[in-house]
Amino acid sequence: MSANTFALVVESSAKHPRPDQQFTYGTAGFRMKADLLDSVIFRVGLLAVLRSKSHRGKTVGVMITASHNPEHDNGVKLVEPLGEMLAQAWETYAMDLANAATPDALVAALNKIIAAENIDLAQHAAVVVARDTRPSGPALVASLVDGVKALAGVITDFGVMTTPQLHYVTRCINTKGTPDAYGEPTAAGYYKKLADAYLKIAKGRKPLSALHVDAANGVGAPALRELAATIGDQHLGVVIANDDIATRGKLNHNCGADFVKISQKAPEGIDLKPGQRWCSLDGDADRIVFYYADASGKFKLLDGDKIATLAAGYIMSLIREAKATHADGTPLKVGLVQTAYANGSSTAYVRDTLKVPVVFTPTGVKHLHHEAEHFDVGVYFEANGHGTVLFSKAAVKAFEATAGKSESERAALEALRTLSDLINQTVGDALSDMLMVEVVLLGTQQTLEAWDAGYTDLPSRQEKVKVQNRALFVPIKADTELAEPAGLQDKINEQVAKFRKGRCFVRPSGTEDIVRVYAEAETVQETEDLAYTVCGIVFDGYGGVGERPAK
Ligand code: G16
Repeated sequence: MSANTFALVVESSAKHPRPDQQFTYGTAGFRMKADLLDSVIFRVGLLAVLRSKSHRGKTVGVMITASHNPEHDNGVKLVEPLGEMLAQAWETYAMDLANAATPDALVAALNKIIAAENIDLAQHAAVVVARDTRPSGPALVASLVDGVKALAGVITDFGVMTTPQLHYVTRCINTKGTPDAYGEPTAAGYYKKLADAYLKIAKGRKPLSALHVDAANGVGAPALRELAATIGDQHLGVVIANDDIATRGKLNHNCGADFVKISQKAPEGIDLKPGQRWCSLDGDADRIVFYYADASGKFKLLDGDKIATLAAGYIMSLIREAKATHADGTPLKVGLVQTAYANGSSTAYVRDTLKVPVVFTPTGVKHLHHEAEHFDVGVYFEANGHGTVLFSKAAVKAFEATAGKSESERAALEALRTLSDLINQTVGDALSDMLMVEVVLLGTQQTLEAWDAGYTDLPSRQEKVKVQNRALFVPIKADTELAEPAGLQDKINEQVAKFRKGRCFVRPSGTEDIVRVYAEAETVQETEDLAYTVCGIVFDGYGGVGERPAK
């Protein structure tokens, strides 16, 4: 690095002093209390410039969000030019930069990346940024801008957007004018792309009853309002609840997809009536779960597993109907990717009823996405509602290769082509997933109850245990077991063996300062017993702090 560049980086970084804190690039980037993030985000700005240069000037995305976390947290994640999550090797670089303790160490860390990746510093660099509605967002964008400018990169600020919108615009910018052009790189372009695809299928069909949407008091509220206006209320009736993005403290508070999934109940203050259709987004609108009350008023959740099975079943039936194959007649490979949190009943349903292969990865869409790319149609969803469906180039080619021989073949091929536009190909997207579910339900005029009837979830319970140091918990085997602390896994196994259909695992969260405990068993009672027994073992023997988890 030249002496001038060195001087500017050192001078700028002095304005973003690093607190005495170890930073980790976790499940979804750096995520913690917002007031600790200034130096990290400045340095992410430096890294984004290097990443863009390493891609020969292609635009790199930066999203400032802490998604489902409480409002006082914030976070940052980097997005590759085609909208994927940051390549894993670069996560290590991100941590090297974030943890460099002195100006010399920071420059040394930059030089190490430049040498390892053979980066030409004279190369142009472009970065785009967006943020969610958190009050800490604007100051953190300013930190990022400083970092990008310190290495002479060009930055475009898209303001407030959903995370999937930022992924979308990044891909659009980098594919513009190519045969793979993804769309107009603006929020309006995003709404139009989704609306056009949805309307192709929905026009002329009898609309379903209104869909009530809990927007978690986050960016999903204004985004959904725009999307619904672009579609038109005669084709999609949405009623938005929890849309207050102005009042402090409301974001994700007792509402949103994470709250609904973990507490297995409707958002607070919502009067969930039998017959109504509901869904919840999370704070940056990249997750969605659906729910309803049955005739007796009991809360029923349709989570990411249910969305995955609905999508896989529908797409498989379209492929059969369309007789779509590779050019050489070999069948298209459809597969489903899940994590350890997938309900055991969903996995059995996918394998035994849908006859679709299932692959497991560790938690984090970054892992699921890569695995899904190995299929022609890769359906991936975390149980928490984060996921999408990826269509390979070969699959899209198969849908476009023929117009179809019969009316039903033609209709199925058209639906498949439309779905590949409707479903966000860059990342899990609550709004795109919402429209995908609506399209499937529209086709058969299915109620949420009918969708839910495919299989019955095993009772499950997820709890959080606060511990002194979650880094001591080392997960292996796609998060299903712990290698460390020594002896804990044996204690968990001993408990699991006592319960019918028992399954339980413990893993450190990569987004919150807690350890997660997940349990499943034959009955609700047994599930709770298993979950809280293991919570107690972790809390008592492995550094629990604060309140001991209890039923
Ligand atoms: C993020 C990730 C998800 C992950 C979730 C929880 O979601 O993108 O893949 O499931 O965190 O991760 P952990 O259990 O490690 O805390 P979001 O919606 O918060 O960005």
